[in-house]
Amino acid sequence: MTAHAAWLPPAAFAPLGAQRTLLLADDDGVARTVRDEVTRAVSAFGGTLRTDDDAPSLVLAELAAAERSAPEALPDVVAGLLEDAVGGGSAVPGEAASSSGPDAVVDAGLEPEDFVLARSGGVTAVLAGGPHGLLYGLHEVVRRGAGAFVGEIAAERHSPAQSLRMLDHWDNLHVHPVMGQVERGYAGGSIFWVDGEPNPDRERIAAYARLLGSIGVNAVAVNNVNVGSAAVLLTERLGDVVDLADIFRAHGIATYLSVSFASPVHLGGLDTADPLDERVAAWWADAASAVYERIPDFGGFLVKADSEGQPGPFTYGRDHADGANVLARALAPHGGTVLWRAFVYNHTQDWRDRSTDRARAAFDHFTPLDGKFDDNVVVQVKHGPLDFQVREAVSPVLAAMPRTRLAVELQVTQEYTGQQKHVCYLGEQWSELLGFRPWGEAGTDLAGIAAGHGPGGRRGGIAAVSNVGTDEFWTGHPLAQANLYAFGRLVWDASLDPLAILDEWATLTFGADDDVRAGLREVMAGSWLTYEKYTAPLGVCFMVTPGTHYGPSVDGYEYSPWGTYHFADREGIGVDRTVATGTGFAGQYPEPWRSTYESLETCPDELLLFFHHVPYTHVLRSGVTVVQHIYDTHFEGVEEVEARAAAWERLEGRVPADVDARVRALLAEQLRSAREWRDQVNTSFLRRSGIPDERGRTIFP
Ligand code: GCW
Repeated sequence: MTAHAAWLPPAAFAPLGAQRTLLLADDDGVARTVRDEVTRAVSAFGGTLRTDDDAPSLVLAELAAAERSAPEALPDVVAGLLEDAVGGGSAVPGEAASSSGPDAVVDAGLEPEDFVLARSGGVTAVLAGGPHGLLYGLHEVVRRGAGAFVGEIAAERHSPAQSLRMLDHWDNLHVHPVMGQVERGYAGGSIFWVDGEPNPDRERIAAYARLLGSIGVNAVAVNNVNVGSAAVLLTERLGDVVDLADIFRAHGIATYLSVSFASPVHLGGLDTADPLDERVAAWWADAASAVYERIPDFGGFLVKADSEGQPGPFTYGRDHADGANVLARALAPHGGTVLWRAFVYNHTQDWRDRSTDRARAAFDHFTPLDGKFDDNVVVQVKHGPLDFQVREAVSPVLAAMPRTRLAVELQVTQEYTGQQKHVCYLGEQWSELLGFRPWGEAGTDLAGIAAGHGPGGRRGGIAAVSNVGTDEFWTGHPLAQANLYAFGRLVWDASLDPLAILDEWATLTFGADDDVRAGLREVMAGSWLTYEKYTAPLGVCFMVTPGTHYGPSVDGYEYSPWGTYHFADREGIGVDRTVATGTGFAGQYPEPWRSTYESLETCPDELLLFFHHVPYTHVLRSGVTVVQHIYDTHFEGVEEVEARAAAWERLEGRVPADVDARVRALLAEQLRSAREWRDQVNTSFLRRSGIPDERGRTIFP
């Protein structure tokens, strides 16, 4: 295996590895993974590891005695499970039981994924509610570096905001003639399959699982939602899934499978997949039982149905609750979950038909079903009503189904954000999205809805499409590793500052070097907004090359069946989605956003063309006209890429040569592509509008 270490290079473990650690945990499962991490660290950096899984309370009593008689004999780090650690007096040596110490925090009860971190009297302690929490606690210590071993740390309780923190792989078993092996993958082949067979490089998969476990991801769907020939993973190729589950389990990750709704027909030989047909229900129940026999902790199914040609319940005149529930009932006896995607729309639309608006589709299909989904169904909703655009409105579905468990779906793979050729740090986009408050300031935000703090109190989670492949840097663009890292961290806690996450990633990956950290901020912070500047303006979406979705094509989707248009003519541009005169999409939001988006006066500039069709001379809230904004942002966008590329060059010699070479080559492509975007978009709007750039810059009339 030649893969890059990403954010877990040996050096990241140096501070921990120099300590004397006492680990109170079993030697199996996820706890074993923790033990292996610490063992590796201490053998590389001169520390010691003492483990004790027999009688932790005795060990703690012994420690308490040592604390009195020979404090120098105390370990530097004590990490263990709450169940093992309590009962021996103070849970944390060096810390007398007090109302504010870890004991008090722990008294509140720790869930299996929770941990408490504290430092007192020269001892750093991690107490976890279960092995998963211990793993997350270990990595919190690693992230803090030397800071975890100095001074005092008042007991902090850490628990994930989301219970489901998932990555979806769009991996195919075989190379698809159009989509390649990983659909919308920009980092080589699948790390799970090679030529239709399991990848013999199991170490590579384990390294990936380790990276995910370190950032708290706890669920992975291993195959593409466009299931195709991979449907057999549910039956004759179940062994592949068993093997993957074995690898992921050790890192606290449950394995899920994307299944085809038509499986009862294609795999089961039935003449129907009608979800209300008893034979179909029995087939799914048997299939699920067979999976659980071999994978007792299997997560469940992910389903794309009646979407872009995938089979679904509509074929049988059934709705999506019927469809999801038949699978849910098959999984329920085993504790499994169905993730049912809300990405349902008409992709064979007629562009002449102005009444159909793709943005409305998920809401129109799903909100009437609120309350009809079984308890083990989570409806997974893309963050926007269209398709992972660099800028689009937030999906109103997320605010409209209080009686349904909802998961937000993000896209770590950069399909519409530069395809891992462009630097585009998405942590900032996700932070903004997850912080969006559909009911205004007083209501909860998207992260809160997913976490079960919405009006109905139902918990879903957050999922995203993975960006890794067989590429030596995992993600094609080495800096795209930061997106995977930021996903895990934000899904654990969406209130984290995305730029602090960027710094954290930079420090782990490249070492604690202030100049590198500052340089990476110059290259990456705000790069999402730079990307927005040189691509489609003001929330208009989809000016990409059809099919590949890379590079500009102003009218590429204008007369297409996919339903993504901008309606630009010589007077103006934008999609009228108002209730008053447009498609009515704005009416799918609760107040205050319904009115905010409906009105030209209050609609935020960045979404103006998502909600309104306006003349090029319309003056934005920023004070410039729409057409001048298009010119300005496209020139600025390219200048910003130039500045970012220059900032990267200043890091020469401070980052590993192989990373440098790859990033430089990609920055050259980003610059070429950004100029192409600038010139095509500017020229297109100059030609249409006939309005020159106020500043007379080069456009090609
Ligand atoms: O973003 C679009 C992609 C498709 C993808 C689809 C989806 C897996 O272009 O390639 O299919 O979304 O999310 O299902």
